[in-house]
Amino acid sequence: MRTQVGIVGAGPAGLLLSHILHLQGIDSVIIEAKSRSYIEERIRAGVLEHGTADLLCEIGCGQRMRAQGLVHGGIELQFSARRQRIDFQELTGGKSVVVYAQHEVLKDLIQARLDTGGQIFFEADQVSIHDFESASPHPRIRFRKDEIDHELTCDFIAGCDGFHGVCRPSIPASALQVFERVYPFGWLGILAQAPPSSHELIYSNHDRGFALLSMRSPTISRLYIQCDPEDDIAAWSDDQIWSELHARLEGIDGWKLIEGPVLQKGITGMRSFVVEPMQYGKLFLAGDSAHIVPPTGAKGLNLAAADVRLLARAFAAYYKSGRTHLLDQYSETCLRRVWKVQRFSWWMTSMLHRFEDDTPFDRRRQLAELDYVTSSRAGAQSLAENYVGLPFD
Ligand code: RFL
Ligand code: PHB
Repeated sequence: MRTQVGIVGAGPAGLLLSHILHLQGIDSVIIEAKSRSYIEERIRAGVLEHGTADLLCEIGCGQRMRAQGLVHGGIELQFSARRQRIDFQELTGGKSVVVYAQHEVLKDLIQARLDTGGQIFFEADQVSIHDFESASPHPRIRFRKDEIDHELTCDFIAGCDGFHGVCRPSIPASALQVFERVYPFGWLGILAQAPPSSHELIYSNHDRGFALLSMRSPTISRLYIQCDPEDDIAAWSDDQIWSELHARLEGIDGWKLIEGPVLQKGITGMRSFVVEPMQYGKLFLAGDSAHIVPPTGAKGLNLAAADVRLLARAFAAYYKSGRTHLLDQYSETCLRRVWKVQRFSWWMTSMLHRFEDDTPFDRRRQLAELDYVTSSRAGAQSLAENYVGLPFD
C-alpha cells in the first residue's frame, strides 16, 4: 500500500489531520489499534474551545455539534462558600466554548472520513514504524490485521497515537528532551443519568479537595472529584461518590446537586508532559503523543486540534510548492502554544486542588488567588482568554 501521509491513531488528532488533508487534496491512511465502537464510546473530554468549534464547522463536521452542543458563555469558580462567575463573552469580546463530548466529535469525523473515501484500518495489531530518518526516501508503517501482515509506504508519518502509542518511543531517546510533572492526585469521574444541576460548569476548590460539575446533555451530568490516583474505583461506592460531590459542591444559597443513576465511572491520573522537538526526520508527533496536560483547563483535545491545523498547513505547502519551510518550523511553532497551554493547565490545577503538603500559608495564598481572579477584571480576563482558547498564530 502507498499513501502520502501515513497516520498512526484515530483519535481527535489523527482523524482531524486526515480530513483536513483530504480537503487539500492530500491522500492519507489511518492505522488504529482499537475498534471503531471502542473509540466511538470511550468517554473523555467535553469542552471545545471557540477555535476548535469553528475548525469543525470549516471542515464540514460541525453540524451535529451546532445542533446538540451546549454553548457556554462562562464558568463558575467556587471557593470559601462563594460562587463567582467568569463571563467569557463579556471579557473576550463575545467568545464562548461548546460542551460537546469528544466521542461525539470522533463519530462525526469518522463518518466524514468514510463518506469521502478515507481509509481507516481499525483493530490493527503489532503496529510499528520504520525508515523515517531524514535521509530515508520512504517511511513505512507495518501492522497486522485479520491475521495478515501489511506494509504502508508513505512520504511522511504522523504520530497521532496518544500518550501510550508507539511513535514517540520509536524516536531515539537521545534525540528527545522530556519535561514532566506528575501530580499527587487523580480525578474520579462519573457520568450520571441526571439533569445538570447548573447551566454552567462549576470548578470548586473545597477543603475536602477539588470537584467539578460538567455535563453532556440536558439529561446527562458529568462530575469529577479529586482523589488519590492509586485509589481502586471498585472501592468507591456510588453513595460515597455522591456524598463527596454534595460536600464539595453544595453550601451556596440552598443550591442542591441533583443525583441520578451512575452510568460509568473511572479514575485518571494527572500529569503535565512535553517532548521536544515534536519531529524526528519524516515523523511528526501531534496531540497527546507529544504532550499531556492535566484536565483542569479542558485543553487536551483542543491542543491536539491546534497541532494538526499547523501540521496540515505544512504538508499542504510542501505538496503545493515542494518547500519544506513550514514542516521545518512545525515543532517550534507548535511548542509556543503548547507551553502557554501547559502554563494555563498547571495554573488552573494549582489554584483549584488540595495539595497534601500545603502549609496554612499556601492555602491562604491559593484562596487569595481565587479572590483576585474573580474580583479583578485583569485577572478574570486572563483566565477567560486562555479558557476560550488563545488566538491561532
Ligand atoms: P488519543 O485520543 O489518545 O488518540 C490516540 C489514538 O491512537 C490509538 N493508538 C494506536 N493506534 C495504532 N497503533 C498503536 N500502537 C496505538 N496506540 C494508541 C489509540 O487507540 C487512540 O485511538 O490522542 P489525541 O488524538 O492526541 O487526542 C488527545 C485527547 O484525546 C485528549 O487530550 C483529551 O481527551 C484530554 N481531555 C480533555 N481535553 C479537552 O480538550 N477538553 C476536556 O474537557 C478534556 N477533558 C480529557 C478530559 C482527558 C481525560 N482523560 C480520560 C485523560 C477529561 C478526562 C477525564
Ligand atoms: C468534561 O466535561 O469532561 C470536562 C469539563 C471541563 C474540564 C475537564 C473535563 O476542565
